[in-house]
Amino acid sequence: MMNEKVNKAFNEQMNREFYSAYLYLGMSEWLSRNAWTNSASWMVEQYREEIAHAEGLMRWIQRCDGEVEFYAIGAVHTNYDSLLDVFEKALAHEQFVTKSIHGLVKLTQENEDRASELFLDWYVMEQVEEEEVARENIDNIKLAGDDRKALIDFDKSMAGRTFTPPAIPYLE
Ligand code: OFO
Repeated sequence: MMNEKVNKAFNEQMNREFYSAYLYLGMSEWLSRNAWTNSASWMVEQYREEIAHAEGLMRWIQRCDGEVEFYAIGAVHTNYDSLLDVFEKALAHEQFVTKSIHGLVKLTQENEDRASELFLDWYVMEQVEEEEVARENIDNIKLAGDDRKALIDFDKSMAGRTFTPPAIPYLE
């Protein structure tokens, strides 16, 4: 059975992933309201991905005979200054999530929960990708600068993202 401390920290991380989903849905709302249609759809896919991250953690807790607890998800605002502001806040959030996952890994090590530590490897690597993509989006928006046409091209480049459920190891 999962150690109580590790169990609690997994529930907290699951909550952060649900919050991430909620945050990205809020960003999608702002993007949609401001006619950045493709970026809004991209954020909805990001929302779906975060739900899958949360579900993965939930299933791991269940596999380890832990107790799944659903904490309250914090409210999110839907006010942003610009396209750049949205994506900068997305990167800042991913950096926060990376830190919290690293903290969770450390806790599994301290509690000698080798299986959970191994399970989290996928999440550690996923964060590398999450931050990389977030940085690329910011770079592309910055390259467009104040050029409205270039910003519209950026938005077009965000079209077509479709969510494929990730194959998180050790859940099957
Ligand atoms: Fe779950 O990776 Fe973003 O937050």
